[in-house]
Amino acid sequence: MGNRTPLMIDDFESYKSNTGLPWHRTPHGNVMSTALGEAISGKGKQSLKLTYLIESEQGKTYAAAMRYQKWDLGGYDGLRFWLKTDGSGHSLGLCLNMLDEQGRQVWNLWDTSFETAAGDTTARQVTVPFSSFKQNTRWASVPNLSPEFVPANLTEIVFLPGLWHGQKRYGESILYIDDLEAVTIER
Ligand SMILES: [Ca+2]
Repeated sequence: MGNRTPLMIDDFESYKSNTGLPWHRTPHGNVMSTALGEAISGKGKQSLKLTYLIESEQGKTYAAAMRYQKWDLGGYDGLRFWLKTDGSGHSLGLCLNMLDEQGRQVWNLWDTSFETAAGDTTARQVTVPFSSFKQNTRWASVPNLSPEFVPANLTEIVFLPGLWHGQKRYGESILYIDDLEAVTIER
């Protein structure tokens, strides 16, 4: 199977100020600010800088930044991006929302998460296959959603740093994300 050219979703280079940044804190989760950050990918000048708070209370053990847009990622089977943390050792969750089979804007959420190493502040490229996302039926806004993951129907991407894997690391942290792309993963 030949690999398609990666599709750049956001390299964060086109924004002149934080005001125009289409990445925003979600209404749920703990405090989070979204801003332009320093370059971390070895090219370009800007990244996405997320400054967030993690606390032990229910609903505050994560924070979330989302961008709402219609993306057609048909033909791709994963996301890839540069990640640099402050070594907090929080997990990074990702959530994707997509239209339902009828093309309606609903809550058709798909979740995954992975651990980041405590103390590791090096910038690194992370690949997250679509196959690692599990449909989150608990928050489905309509019944009987199709159990099929359809990359062409993506409408929302959410980054959720937090304690998804049982860590107990509280306080304020920062992470950077850059060159968010859709990719085909060699199999
Ligand atoms: Ca960049």
